[in-house]
Amino acid sequence: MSRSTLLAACLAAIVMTGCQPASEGASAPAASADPATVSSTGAAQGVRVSDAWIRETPPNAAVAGGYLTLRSDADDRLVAVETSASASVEIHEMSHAGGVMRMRELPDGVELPAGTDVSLRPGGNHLMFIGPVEPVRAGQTIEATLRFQNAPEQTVQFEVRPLTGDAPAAEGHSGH
Ligand SMILES: [Cu+2]
Repeated sequence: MSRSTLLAACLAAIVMTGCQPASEGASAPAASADPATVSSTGAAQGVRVSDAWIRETPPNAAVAGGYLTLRSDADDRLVAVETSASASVEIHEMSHAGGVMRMRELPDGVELPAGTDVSLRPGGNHLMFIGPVEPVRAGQTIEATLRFQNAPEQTVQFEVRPLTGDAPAAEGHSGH
């Protein structure tokens, strides 16, 4: 599958499963990675993961959207996600420009400012599970490993929620 086809399928999946109205002009992502400074705080760094879920997909769906909330004790970055449940996982950004919804891969992952809840959620940044090896059905859990720039990797159980189910209560996009 070509890359553009893939992104189209990805976008279609998101739209089909109901793009949540973007609550506000989502906070501008600080897109530029800054590898210049490496914090040398020897303190143990941890990332707390909560509300990890994947939306159930129709049969034969090419992709499934994954969501979660991350909170890191120290400045960090979610750089990759791996699972045996799909061919690959990409970290995607969603933007609405001039009424057009666009999606692109975030090659440097998602920034995790210290002490701040960072939510990947419908209509915003999300994980794209590409090429699920089996249909993704509600009630299942899917295990995936999160890799961070600094913190140790972490294995997380994503709960599959029904297509028709309510989106989780919108957690306030606070913490700026
Ligand atoms: Cu996507």
